[in-house]
Amino acid sequence: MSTLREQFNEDGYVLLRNFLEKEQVNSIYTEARKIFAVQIKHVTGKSVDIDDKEVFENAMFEFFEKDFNAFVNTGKTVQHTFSLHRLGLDPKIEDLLKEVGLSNPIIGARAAMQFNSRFLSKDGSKHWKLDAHQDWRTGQGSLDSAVIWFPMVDAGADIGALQVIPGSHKFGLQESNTSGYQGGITSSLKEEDFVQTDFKVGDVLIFSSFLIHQSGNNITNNIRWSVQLRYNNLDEPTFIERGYPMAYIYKPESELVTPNFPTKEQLVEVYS
Ligand SMILES: O=C(O)CCC(=O)C(=O)O
Repeated sequence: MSTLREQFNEDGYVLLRNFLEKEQVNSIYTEARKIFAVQIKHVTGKSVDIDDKEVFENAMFEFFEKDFNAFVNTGKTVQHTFSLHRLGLDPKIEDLLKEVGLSNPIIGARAAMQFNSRFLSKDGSKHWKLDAHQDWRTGQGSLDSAVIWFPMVDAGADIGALQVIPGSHKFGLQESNTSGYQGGITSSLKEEDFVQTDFKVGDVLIFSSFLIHQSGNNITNNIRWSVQLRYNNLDEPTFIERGYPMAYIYKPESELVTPNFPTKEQLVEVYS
């Protein structure tokens, strides 16, 4: 019986069943849907029950069609919830990272959330389905950097759970184009080398940032809600030698997003 670390080193990933409390996952999912519901009401005029999946998700699609800009910004806003970031700092996560070898873990990139559906895409595939890639290329952190991925809904092949190539974390850094936000590996990969993962809420996948993986194909009419957490190891020698590079760039908007906003009167009102 191999240890978690041996399995991680061998395959480049481990899928842990029932790792998180369902309530913890649900609190992130609920907070995100509540935020979307506010803008759904604002844009479509509809008050939706976030627990009525069909109604809520159809309203998401309508919101996407009616005000793409507000949808994108709301999508960014849900990346900043307390529940999501609290989970990213959970001692359980820290212990897991240590168990697979990140002796001194640090956040590699802001915790992220995805809501994948072909109905939330303007160009057919680019924004809801990632081509085969290695996350290391976008993070460029420690060689042992790791990613934690989990869905917030039960997810198997039909809703497009992640597909991975076991052992591919030892293939080396692959050439890549710039498709999607993670790029896509340009060398030809065999579809049959990919293993389809599947999850119940609470299961998590931890994988090396060099593991080749891709989005599955969500053929359902539902949204596949998922979370991605990325970490580096401060103790990894090449990370130290390279001066702790930080390839994720967050920068502020240089122009006012809402021209001529706010007025002095609005501020006085806020602070009255
Ligand atoms: O959730 C997905 O479909 C892809 C996520 C992914 O591969 C990533 O964020 O690196």
